[in-house]
Amino acid sequence: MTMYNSLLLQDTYNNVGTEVLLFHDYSLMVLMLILVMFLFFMKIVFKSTKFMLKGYYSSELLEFSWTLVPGLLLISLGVPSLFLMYFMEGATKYDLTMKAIGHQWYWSYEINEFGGELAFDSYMNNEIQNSTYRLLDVDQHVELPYMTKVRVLVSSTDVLHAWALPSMGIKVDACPGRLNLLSIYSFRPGSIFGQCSEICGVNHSFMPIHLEFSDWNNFLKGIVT
Ligand SMILES: [Cu+2]
Repeated sequence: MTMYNSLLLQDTYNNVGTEVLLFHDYSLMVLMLILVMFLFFMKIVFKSTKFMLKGYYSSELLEFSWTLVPGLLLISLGVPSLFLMYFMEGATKYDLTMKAIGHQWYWSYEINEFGGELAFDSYMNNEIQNSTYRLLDVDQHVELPYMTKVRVLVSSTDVLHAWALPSMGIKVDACPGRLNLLSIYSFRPGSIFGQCSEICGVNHSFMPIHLEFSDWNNFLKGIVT
């Protein structure tokens, strides 16, 4: 997870997050390329003491290229972006299903698997002394197994919320009366944190998300007992 004063993006826990990170770096590279080229040509034009464009009225090659090059740049951004969008949809088969329901202002979770029924509310917990995770820790977090495809059904009971996990590259709206589907898969154990990402009222910033990925034994203990 990210720590205070961190300038970079968070470490990722799944393939989608890694791909999102790579796409971010790539699109930033394209943007920087355009910016540097633009500034470079502006400098040449403004610093020049000669009338460089005197007598220069038309050029088919120039018009063709200043249409084609930006088009190619847009395609080079659009194609990986579309691939990423379909990749984010996730698998079609899942090992587990979890429900995440947004309320003003807390999350509640339900897991009904292997004959066990688990349902609990997850409020922000500020009573932990000297916690590194200020405003991110909750009183009851979600235990999930890692290396497991989990389908998350996201909904809301009152207003729009959004279930977002930055280290997974995931964000989905929680709409009242509607079920949104999301797939998460962590390739390593650990705690990951997120927050509601839709301005949902006065305590919007105090409804964090905390998932802990551990092994199947821990998960089954939590479910069955
Ligand atoms: Cu919210």
